[in-house]
Amino acid sequence: MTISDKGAGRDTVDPLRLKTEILGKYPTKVGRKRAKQIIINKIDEGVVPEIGANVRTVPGIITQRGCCYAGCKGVVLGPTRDIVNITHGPIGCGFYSWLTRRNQTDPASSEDGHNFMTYCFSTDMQEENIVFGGEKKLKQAIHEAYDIFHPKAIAIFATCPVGLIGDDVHSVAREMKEKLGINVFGFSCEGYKGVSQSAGHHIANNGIFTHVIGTDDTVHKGRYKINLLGEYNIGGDGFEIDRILDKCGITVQSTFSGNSSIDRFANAHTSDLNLIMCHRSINYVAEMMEKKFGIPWVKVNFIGAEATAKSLRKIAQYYGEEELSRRVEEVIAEEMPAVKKAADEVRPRTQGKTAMLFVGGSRAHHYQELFKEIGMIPIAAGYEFGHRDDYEGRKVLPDIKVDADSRNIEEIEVSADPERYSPRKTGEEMEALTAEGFEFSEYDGMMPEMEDGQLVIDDISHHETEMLIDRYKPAIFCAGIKEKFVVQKKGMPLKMLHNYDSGGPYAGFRGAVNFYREIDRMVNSRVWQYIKAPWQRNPELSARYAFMPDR
Ligand code: CFM
Repeated sequence: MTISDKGAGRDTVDPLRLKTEILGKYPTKVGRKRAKQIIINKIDEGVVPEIGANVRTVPGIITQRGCCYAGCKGVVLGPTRDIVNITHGPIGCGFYSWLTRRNQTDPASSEDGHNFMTYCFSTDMQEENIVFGGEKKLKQAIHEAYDIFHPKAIAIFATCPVGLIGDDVHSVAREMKEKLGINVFGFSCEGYKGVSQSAGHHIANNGIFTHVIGTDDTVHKGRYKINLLGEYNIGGDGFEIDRILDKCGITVQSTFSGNSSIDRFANAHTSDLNLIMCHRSINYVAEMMEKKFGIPWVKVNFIGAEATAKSLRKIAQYYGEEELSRRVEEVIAEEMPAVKKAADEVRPRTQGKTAMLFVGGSRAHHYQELFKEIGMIPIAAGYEFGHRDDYEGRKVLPDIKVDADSRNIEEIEVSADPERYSPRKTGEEMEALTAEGFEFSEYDGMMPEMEDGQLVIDDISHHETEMLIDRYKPAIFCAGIKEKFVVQKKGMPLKMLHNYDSGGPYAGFRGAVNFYREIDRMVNSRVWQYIKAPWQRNPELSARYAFMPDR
């Protein structure tokens, strides 16, 4: 394959035939199950095809997914610098969820300068604790962490064995909260709960809402105060978004949870508006805050320069003040020329090239924007653990069947706070905005924005990944560390869209420029094609049983 062949498969591959071939390799029952999760996109007068999602992975299929604990501790709570996050479990769980996601933080922005993210806290459970119980060791660990660091808060995360042996992290948390006089709270986020890390997001949302949000009523200054939900400051994305919002005169009261501190969560309920970046991981908090405090939420996307501009205009429209709208337009006008220039520079080399994106629960969608800005074509995409609404749009929510796995995750009852509930906009104001085309509590999902004939695959397996690559020969494949080396050995570049390899930021205007250049470099480099796997040099390796006599 040469560079010019890359993406050549797009014109010659029949997606339906490929799907049949992929499924043909599976046992019948598995094939039937996977068929529902492999969809050839076709939008018919606004009707989006139904996709199977948020269901159990077939054992042995080699999934990209992570576990519930990873979603709770690693994803949602992990980026908060001044909570001591203790993993109650075997050491591996703590170690492998420790900063590999490259979530950045700026300790200088807290008065006390606390930053515990550089430490990996774990109770390091041993056989003895599994047999005789680990609560005592957990209490000791909390005490030790408190004595050394004097944090404002300590959170405890349960791993699989904790649930199996029945250690009660919540009663330990209550006892230690009483004893130490700081906020201590636990999460029953055992790895096996739910079908993926998505369950962990929900559990984390419930916990942070119950134990932290609304615990401090101090109202800080700021004319336009927003919370940014579902932005985790991977590779510094959050810093770039903060820079832009700040330039517009918009105050970021709190970010959940990139570059965050617990104090900012505590009075997040004093903001005017919740902006949701990654809906999948944090929609529950937004909905609960709306019910309890009356804060509306809107979906935004700061991945892609056009999407960033659109999101800024949406915020300005919400406030409906001339001064803010003017400032937003000035900022867009100031920032865009550099972005356009960078896109124009790379486009002659990237135009028409193809990309595949298989990541998480929102980036496989959001990053299509950036590729399109440099003329690239996302030919196949899918989430690891997205739900149907992330694919098909929020309007399908009422049709989603709640199965036993989802029912196991607690839904907390929330009602309006008797004193603190205050709708930020009156009913008429909301209606007037809606009439202008403003969308509250709404998003379209990935599929309506993809072209007909493109493949949408949920919880892609290793076998499916290989078939896609072999047939379509995309110019670039976007996924994570588990896929990276397999794809590179096939002679193709892989961009990690979870932790950005060593790059970033890719959000906002400056991030877009970084991304264009990075992708240009990757799709136009021949380096991976020079690699020859051993079997390409020596086509056949043969082996025989030692006990067999020579023939
Ligand atoms: Fe949201 Fe995320 Fe994502 Fe996610 Fe993730 Fe992530 Fe992701 Mo990796 S919170 S759903 S659980 S945007 S860690 S920062 S990159 S899979 S697409």
